[in-house]
Amino acid sequence: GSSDGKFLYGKFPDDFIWSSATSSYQIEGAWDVDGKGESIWDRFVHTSGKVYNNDTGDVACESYYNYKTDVQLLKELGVSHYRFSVSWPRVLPNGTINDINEKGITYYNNLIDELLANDIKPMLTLYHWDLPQKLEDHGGWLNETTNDHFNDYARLCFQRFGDRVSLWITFNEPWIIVRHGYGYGIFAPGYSDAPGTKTYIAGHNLLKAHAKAWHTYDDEFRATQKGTIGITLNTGWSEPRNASIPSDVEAAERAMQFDFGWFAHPIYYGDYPDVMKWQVGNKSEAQNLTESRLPKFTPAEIESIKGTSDFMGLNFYGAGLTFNDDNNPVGPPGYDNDKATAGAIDPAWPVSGSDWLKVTPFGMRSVLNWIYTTYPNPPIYVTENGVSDRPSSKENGISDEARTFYYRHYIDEMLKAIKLDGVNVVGYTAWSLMDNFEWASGYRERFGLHWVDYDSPNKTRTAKDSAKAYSKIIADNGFIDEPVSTTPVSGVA
Ligand code: PNW
Repeated sequence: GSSDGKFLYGKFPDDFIWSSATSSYQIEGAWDVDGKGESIWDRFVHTSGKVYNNDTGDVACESYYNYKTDVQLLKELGVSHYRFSVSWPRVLPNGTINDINEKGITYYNNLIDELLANDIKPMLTLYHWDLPQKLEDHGGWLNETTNDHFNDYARLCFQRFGDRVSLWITFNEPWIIVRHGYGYGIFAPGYSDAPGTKTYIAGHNLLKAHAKAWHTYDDEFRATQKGTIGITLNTGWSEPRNASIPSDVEAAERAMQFDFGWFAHPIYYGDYPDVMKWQVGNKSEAQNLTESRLPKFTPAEIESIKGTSDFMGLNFYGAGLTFNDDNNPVGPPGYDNDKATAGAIDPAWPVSGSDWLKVTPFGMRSVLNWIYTTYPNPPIYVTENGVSDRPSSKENGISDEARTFYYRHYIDEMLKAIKLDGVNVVGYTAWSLMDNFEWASGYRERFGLHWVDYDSPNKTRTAKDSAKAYSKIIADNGFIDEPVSTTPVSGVA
């Protein structure tokens, strides 16, 4: 299934799920209210120079107070599901089960009840990056005891919310957590991984923590609550820079294995991809290390990780052109050097408000097909897809033709993957319901279907044109209109 560029008209399956997403730290604000504990993101943003403009999520969209408004936005959109995350330190201020903050539990109970009262089903992410700082003080994801605390926290959420929540995601984007948080140092907790070890150790612990929580759900809750639980992985699509150069083709596949396979391969097959074991092992040997920097799973761990995702959650934003980079071996040891690939972009691709994100709808169909053929045909939820801009005014921000173009075309490529290629995509989630705290980029990059007026007392939300376009796609369950122009428009409003 490669794309022929023609727009496909047609409908999605009748039971297709339409959703939109946010995450706790990015929208809630109320960072130190009602007994909430400090998270690693609270600590990170309060350290000067870490975030663009020194923006923080202290206040954000104040969804802690405005959640009923948020639910009305969802209702207006017509989605059947809402993907949000629980802030671990809001319910467990010191990270452990020894201190439960009932006010935090009440907030999520209220949100869930409000959703259900409006016929919207919750899709709950347990970990969207806001680790309790108290656990970080004891080593965070570099310390395996964090896995047990995560399991206790997950169990608490199943106990308290599982009577009304039947779709669970353990971790959002382990790749971003470990590369940005432990490798590049640009996200909390801000480690730069010079010896090339922390990234892999954190990733190893996240996989084991995920499996543990999956088993807790499977053993203790599935029979009564009858829900499903999985993980959300992100990847770009690595297109070979030149499809007739074998080393480009090989590099692109290697990049997919290092980005997505790193976490998906253990989940489907029990262990890391061979190419990763080979690359990291050889490079470790060249450093005269006696053991690979990539940790090993015990046979018991392999057995317990295999098969621990009822579905695959995919966050997809864009594609890049990949080629072999043999010069990388002279760089510092670590993930990028181990991967030994480099990336380029096609200058014809429309840009966005984020450096890393180019408007490349074809990548959606390609990545869905790659997952379909690389793993045993899992049901796929697209748990995030969307685009940023940096509008100069509210007026420009609301007239967001570039975002409408993006959604129509990425969703259409997903339709092709379903209809023409037979990929089992069961749901789609637009990131994001509203503009919010975009991590190290602060409030400058806006991903929302709704404009948030951060200067107004209620953080007023206003539907952008793209929200109306997305609503129409949902109402039609696809594309049923006469063909319209599909000429790309500039990515930056
Ligand atoms: C995701 N990259 O993060 C997250 O799940 C969201 O919280 C975030 O707001 C959204 O995508 C938009 O960025 C990513 O550099 C952050 O490739 C960075 C990258 C990808 C995803």
